[in-house]
Amino acid sequence: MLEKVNLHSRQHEQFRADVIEGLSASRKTLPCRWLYDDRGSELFEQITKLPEYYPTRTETGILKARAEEIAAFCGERAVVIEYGAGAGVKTEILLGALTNPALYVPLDIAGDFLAASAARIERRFPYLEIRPLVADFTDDFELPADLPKLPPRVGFFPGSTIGNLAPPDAADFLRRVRGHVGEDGRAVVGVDLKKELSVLLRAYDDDAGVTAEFNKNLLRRINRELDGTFDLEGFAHEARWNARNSAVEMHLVSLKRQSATACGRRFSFALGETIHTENSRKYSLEAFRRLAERAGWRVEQVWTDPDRLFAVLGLC
Ligand code: AVI
Repeated sequence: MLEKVNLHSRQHEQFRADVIEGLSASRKTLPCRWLYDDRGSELFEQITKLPEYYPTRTETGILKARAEEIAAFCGERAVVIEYGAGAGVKTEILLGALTNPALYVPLDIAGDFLAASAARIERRFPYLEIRPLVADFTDDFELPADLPKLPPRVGFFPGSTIGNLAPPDAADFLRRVRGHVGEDGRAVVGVDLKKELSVLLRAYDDDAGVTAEFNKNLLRRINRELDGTFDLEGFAHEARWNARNSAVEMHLVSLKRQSATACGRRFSFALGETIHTENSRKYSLEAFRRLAERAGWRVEQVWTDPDRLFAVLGLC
């Protein structure tokens, strides 16, 4: 309980520090991890079901269609470590296809969410041993020493969340996974691929306005948790393509000259000035291969859909 309170207050302090730093910068920016409070997670769930948002259903389709091959790649008696629990259906497809998985270790920063998704997996796979772990996968951390050391250990990171990390952070993350699974270990990673711009931009600016709501919810969170005074009507959601970084960016655009307070500070906005809230990088297979190699991995398998929208990669 005490640990939960500590984690909560540490997170609150970090959120406050990020808001002060990000909104004081000449180009205002906020880390995308703060998009996921309860409401943000709920909205993201809705996004995954939108007709315009192809990544989730495409990746799920690949996992289903290639489940046997992916399971063979992972090996028998695998210890599966999932980075960011709660991929739900995708986790169930992988675990359901594996031959006698030895252990499932879901990791997530949100303890409640982690417990709920571990309970769901337990109901579906009653004979599988599960060891949920509260951890932030973007930080360095050690796995518990008593986890079985025997290979194969498999890192599972679906959802193209790797695209939300800047390339140096993505490489650090992949190095960390290598450290966790060992030299004999493997990883199965979901990567969103570069494609036609109109398809990309629609996926991040849907007609129903769910992504806009998801983005603006960050201001609502600042208002609630950091005594903010942001006028939500004064900002609009925008999805932009950044060709240099090969990323769809989410911005909150100020619709007027205005100021707002939060954390006891005042932040001013010019008309059209933006808060950059997320990068979602889109990789070519070649660019991802280079990233993986820099981090000590080889891309051994590429499973993709007929339109090559998305790839599930087997690394070893
Ligand atoms: C979680 N992540 C992979 C999503 C993405 O596509 O980058 C987050 C998201 N942002 C807007 N829509 C979805």
